[in-house]
Amino acid sequence: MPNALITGITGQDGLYLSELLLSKGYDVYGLIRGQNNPKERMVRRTVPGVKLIAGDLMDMASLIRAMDTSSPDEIYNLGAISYVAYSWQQAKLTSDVTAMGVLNVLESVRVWAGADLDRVRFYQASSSEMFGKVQEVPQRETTLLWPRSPYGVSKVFGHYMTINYRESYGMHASSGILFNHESPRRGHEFVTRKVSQAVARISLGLQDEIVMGNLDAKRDWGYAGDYVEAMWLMLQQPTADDYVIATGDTHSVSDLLDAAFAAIGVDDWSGYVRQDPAFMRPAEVDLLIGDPSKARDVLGWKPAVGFNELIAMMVESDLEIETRRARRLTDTP
Ligand code: NDP
Ligand code: GDR
Repeated sequence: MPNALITGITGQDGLYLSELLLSKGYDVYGLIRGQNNPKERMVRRTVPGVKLIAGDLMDMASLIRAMDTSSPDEIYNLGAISYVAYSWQQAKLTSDVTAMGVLNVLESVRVWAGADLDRVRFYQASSSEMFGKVQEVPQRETTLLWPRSPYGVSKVFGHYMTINYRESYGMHASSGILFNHESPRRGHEFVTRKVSQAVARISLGLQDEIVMGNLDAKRDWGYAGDYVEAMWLMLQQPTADDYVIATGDTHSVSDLLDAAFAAIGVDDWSGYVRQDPAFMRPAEVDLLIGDPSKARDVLGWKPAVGFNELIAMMVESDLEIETRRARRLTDTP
């Protein structure tokens, strides 16, 4: 069975993709950064079959060592500084990791594989944030890119560098332009998880309100478990290409609040939600909605989980987590 190397193994998508590849019989290697990474235990517990390799996207020597150790047939480059709001605060670091990191991985593959480059397949985690100030609705593979944040600009660099390695070296390098995808494993800094956790805590009497930013922004939200299937499918194609992965539906942040509060039986959430300019962004992406027809026609991919089901799943999971946490606190002598 093939070997796969995943960067970003500690993230939401790294975990789902590892589970998918392990279930298909792959030998899965995950790049983990930092000395004593606090998420290492969680990864070992959640996906015990994954073999961890120390490395950093900013350190090309560590990437070449990771190639040597894992001898990958497939490389999934999911590692990034991925929080858009944070990318204004650390624009240089975001560029080093999220933009230059892609080049470091591509170049490591090229140097390591040498004459056997055509044996390796590469996936780049591109993003709907590249569409930014959208020039077409819905957005498709050919839509002009107009990023609105240092994160978006970095993803555009990675996207075009992936295409360039495909065109320059004939590398099997594909770029998945994924729209927002969420799950109970989503980081707490992202809006869906922030809301699902807060709503669960409000329901349990542990919190009084949620402080939010822009409620009018619209996103095409899907389920991460569905989206990692699309990543794998891209690398199984005879030729590499770029694909939009999306549901084709869009919802506002207000709709998200509706769905999350509905899951705990609350119709009118206005008394629980406060807005604070601190959560507004210097430049907002107002509307994202993807056209996934190429992925449907070529890959045979379509999402299984819809918006309301996704948000209900996240609230339910956070209700369990917060209940367990509250119990542990009252049990403490
Ligand atoms: P997460 O933020 O959950 O995970 C990011 C991962 O990148 C973490 O494992 C993190 O490791 C790792 N990382 C950060 N800096 C470095 C570094 N210097 N060297 C090596 N690894 C590093 O992201 P998701 O799982 O949600 O997303 C996966 C990828 O897909 C990202 O590239 C993201 O930008 C992209 N994407 C995500 C979408 C989404 O909606 N989720 C949509 C479109 C694209 P650590 O834990 O050590 O910080
Ligand atoms: P996004 O996700 O920026 O789309 O990037 P995020 O969940 O952070 O924001 C979505 C929208 O919600 C608005 N918003 C808030 N966002 C956060 N985080 N916190 C708030 O309190 C809040 N209030 C309103 C935001 O302004 C925004 O419009 C995600 C990341 O996973 C990227 O890595 C990925 O590439 C894109 O999705 C596709």
